[in-house]
Amino acid sequence: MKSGFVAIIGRPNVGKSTLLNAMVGEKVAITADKPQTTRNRIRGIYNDDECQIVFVDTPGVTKPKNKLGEYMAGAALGALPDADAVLFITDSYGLPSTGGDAGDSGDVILQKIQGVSAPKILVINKTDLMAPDRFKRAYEAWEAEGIFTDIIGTTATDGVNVADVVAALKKHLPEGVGYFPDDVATDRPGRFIASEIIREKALHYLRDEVPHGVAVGIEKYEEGRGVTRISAVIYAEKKSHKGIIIGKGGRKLKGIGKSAREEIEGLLGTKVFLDLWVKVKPGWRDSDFMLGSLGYRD
Ligand SMILES: Nc1nc2c(ncn2[C@@H]2O[C@H](COP(=O)(O)OP(=O)(O)OP(=O)(O)O)[C@@H](O)[C@H]2O)c(=O)[nH]1
Ligand SMILES: [Mg+2]
Repeated sequence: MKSGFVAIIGRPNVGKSTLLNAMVGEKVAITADKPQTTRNRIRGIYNDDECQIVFVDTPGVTKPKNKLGEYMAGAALGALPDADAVLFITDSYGLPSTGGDAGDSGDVILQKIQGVSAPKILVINKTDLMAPDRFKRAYEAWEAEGIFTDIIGTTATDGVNVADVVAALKKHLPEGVGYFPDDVATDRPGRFIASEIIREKALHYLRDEVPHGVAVGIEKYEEGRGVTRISAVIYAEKKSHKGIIIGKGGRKLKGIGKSAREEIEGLLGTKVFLDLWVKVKPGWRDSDFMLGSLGYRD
């Protein structure tokens, strides 16, 4: 049997978590049309008769602006040394150095991944948004760079060519043992997943700078017979953001709570009572204490 760890790395919002979920066949990481959705390393496990692939989804790499950003950058680039293979995901047409990959963070990642000896695969995602000739030119330009063993175009949202990525990885992974039981899709506990689902629903409702300052803390997580009781706090950075999250007459918070509850119920297979609050914590992204209690520290 083949097995190994595969780091998924790239700039924010290119579709890393969407691709992870498509490869694993289950939603193990939240996704949103906002940069910096993923904040932790999240393992998602793919199993078939021949192999086990432990994917490591990582936060999109950008220049850190605060301690949370530093943690995220460390979580992303720190996944490289342990990887048996690296998936570099991009969603654009050109090479970073030509500005085609939105500048410096793409270059930083490329530099880092060239420093590891593991096989590297390039995934050009969101091909549904690219004209075929643009894709062809990008493919040829990347091929000429000679960094990647394979280059695959995908549309992660529709599962297009996702199986090709898995097949390419299988060629490169070493013989080994399974690291996880074969019925487990992620290493993250229900408590973490619940907090992420709540954050995802909040992100879907929010715009501009509000999402970046949102975090979710789980105050209570009790699994009873057929029912799970969860008490959670959505943290906002500013008082005005708290108002935006709650919405007129509390409608937005109710919507966030309802869609989070329904998804958590589907996942746990129990009824869920979700008690949701919003609190203001100015500067939490630079507070060691808050980062620690929210799980943004190793
Ligand atoms: N059109 C299109 N959209 C996609 C595709 N893959 C992902 N998306 C969308 O792109 C957005 C970002 O996807 P994510 O999977 O959250 O991206 P990410 O790279 O994990 O982002 P961070 O965690 O912020 O680094 C979401 O709105 C996805 O639905 C694709 O193949 N085509
Ligand atoms: Mg992500």
